[in-house]
Amino acid sequence: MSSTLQTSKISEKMDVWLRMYRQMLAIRLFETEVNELYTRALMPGLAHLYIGEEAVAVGVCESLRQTDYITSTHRGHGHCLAKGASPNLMFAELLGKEAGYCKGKGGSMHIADPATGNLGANAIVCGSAGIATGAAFSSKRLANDRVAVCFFGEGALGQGVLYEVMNLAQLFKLPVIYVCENNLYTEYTHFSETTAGDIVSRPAAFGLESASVDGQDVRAVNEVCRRLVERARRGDGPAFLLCNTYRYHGHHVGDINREYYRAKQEEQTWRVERDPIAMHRAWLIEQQRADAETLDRLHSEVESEMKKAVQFAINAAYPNTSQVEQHVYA
Ligand SMILES: Cc1ncc(C[n+]2csc(CCOP(=O)(O)OP(=O)(O)O)c2C)c(N)n1
Repeated sequence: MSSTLQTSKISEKMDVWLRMYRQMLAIRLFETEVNELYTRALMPGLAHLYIGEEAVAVGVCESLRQTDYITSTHRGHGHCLAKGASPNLMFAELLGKEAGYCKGKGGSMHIADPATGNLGANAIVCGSAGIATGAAFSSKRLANDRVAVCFFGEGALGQGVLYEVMNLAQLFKLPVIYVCENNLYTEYTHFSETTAGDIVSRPAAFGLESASVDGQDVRAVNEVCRRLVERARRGDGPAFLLCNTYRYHGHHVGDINREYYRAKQEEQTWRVERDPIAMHRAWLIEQQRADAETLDRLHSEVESEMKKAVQFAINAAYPNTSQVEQHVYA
């Protein structure tokens, strides 16, 4: 049994709000290790960190069943973990090891995990909108009750395919939710320089149920997403959810000097005043759902789980060179 399956068994018994706290911590500490692996030159290639945006993936995925589908992006670790992926197999993938989700041939931007309904990350901006919509189409045809969630950054709003699929999804009343993570920047450009008008008016023009939410508030994200998932599941059609959020790190791990496109003060304000984990922690304590000691213990548990997962990946074998042309569909 993988460590994640054990973890999710334990988590099933947990208070749902405590479980969301744990899941957000898992993403943050997973990615802290990713940054460390990159800095120590132990990881080939780059990674795009999701730190700061954890409440979106967790709030959304907590409203889904294991059999529901998600599609993800180049900034996809948080989506995979929130849907139930194993940190061991994810780290193995990042380090190019055979034990990884794609046998070490995909890396950070191409993790897929059919067992948890994760149809895969996609390095092409908006590349998974058609996949999620197709999954929702199949779900409707097969009447298997599954909902598909398509995560994408606000940069994808500039891609025509998004409007083609939203149009079809509305015409066919497909069970798909388009989740736009507006972290303010498309690479090194503020979204206001690339995106005209009001974002939610765009899906609303196609008749999609459209909402926006504070993406730093895991409970708010979960509440609105539950409603959208329920209506999609009962056949009321697609929806669009705009989550307003922020990435703390650079566009990718190598984007260190960022002051030419955003101020350090802005980053500091989000980290100090709008941190999704700290905000949820304060709420749990205030509501007496957990005390600080319990939350600190959870932190240590997750931290040690991630360190063990890194070690698993470091010790794992590389694929044999004879397999170089296997499992590659390009
Ligand atoms: C079709 C396409 N154009 C350009 C790129 C290069 N690119 C990679 S990530 C990115 C920015 C994406 O921004 P956004 O969608 O807002 O997501 P974020 O990185 O903010 O999470 C761009 C332009 C790409 N991968 N695909």
